[in-house]
Amino acid sequence: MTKHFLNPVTDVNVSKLILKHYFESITDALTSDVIIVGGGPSGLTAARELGNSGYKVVIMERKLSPGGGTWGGSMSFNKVVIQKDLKDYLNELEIPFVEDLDALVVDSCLFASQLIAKALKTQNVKLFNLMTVVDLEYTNNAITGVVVNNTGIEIAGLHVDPMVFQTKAVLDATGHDAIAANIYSKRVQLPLRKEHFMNAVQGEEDTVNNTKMLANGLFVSGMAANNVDGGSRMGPIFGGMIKSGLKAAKLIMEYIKTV
Ligand code: 48F
Repeated sequence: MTKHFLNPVTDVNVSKLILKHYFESITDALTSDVIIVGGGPSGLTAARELGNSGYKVVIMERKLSPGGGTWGGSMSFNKVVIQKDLKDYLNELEIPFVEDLDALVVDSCLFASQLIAKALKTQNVKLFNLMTVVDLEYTNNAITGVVVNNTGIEIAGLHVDPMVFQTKAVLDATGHDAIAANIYSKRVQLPLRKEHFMNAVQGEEDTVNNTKMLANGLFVSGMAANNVDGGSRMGPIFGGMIKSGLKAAKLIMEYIKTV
């Protein structure tokens, strides 16, 4: 029979290679400059920006697929809308668009996959999927790490302890859930104001304005920012998420210089 592979790989070597390289990578991620909780559009944008500026970034994503709320467009109609202000940025990310009604329309799957690919092509950014952030580490008046468990273990409700990953800054980019901000506010009084009614024009402004440092070492971006500061909800329009990610990256870089 004709052989199609000059270098066949055995079953055991497939396993060996995965275990060796995964554990090398995750061991290296135990310390980093920034941990981004959630691989949605704002987190991925911040990751790329920080990675391109030479910061060591770890993204922890609860689900199998990063990309957050970008994949499905609206009601499963797989298009998303972006403001024309982001035209140059979409070109930079090599994301094609069409112009209509003074806005840009993009294929949602292409948008999600390019955000992921562009962030991960930055050698400084590592993403671990199926990892759920369940708590925060707090040392010397600052957030200095995240506590992580495997999503499968969390879903099964098994009594298995999590692990700690240390860092200089944590970005809560978990969307509507604002997980890290809520975990923080359980211990330290924070006046969290839930997101407001739907209003795309207002919400897009709010999400950028509300992107900030919540506590030493703890930052919030994207829809999570509106969920801690009462910003308006918006639909499948994503300029605000991109601008929020860029702003978060800038704030984090400024903070890291001080620690
Ligand atoms: O929700 P998500 O896409 O966040 P975002 O960047 O973007 C919001 C928009 O998608 C949309 C919108 C725009 O019009 O309103 O909602 O603010 O992505 C959040 C990611 O965080 C992950 C989650 O699986 C998703 O991929 N995530 C949530 N909780 C955790 C988490 C957790 N505890 N640990 C790790 N990842």
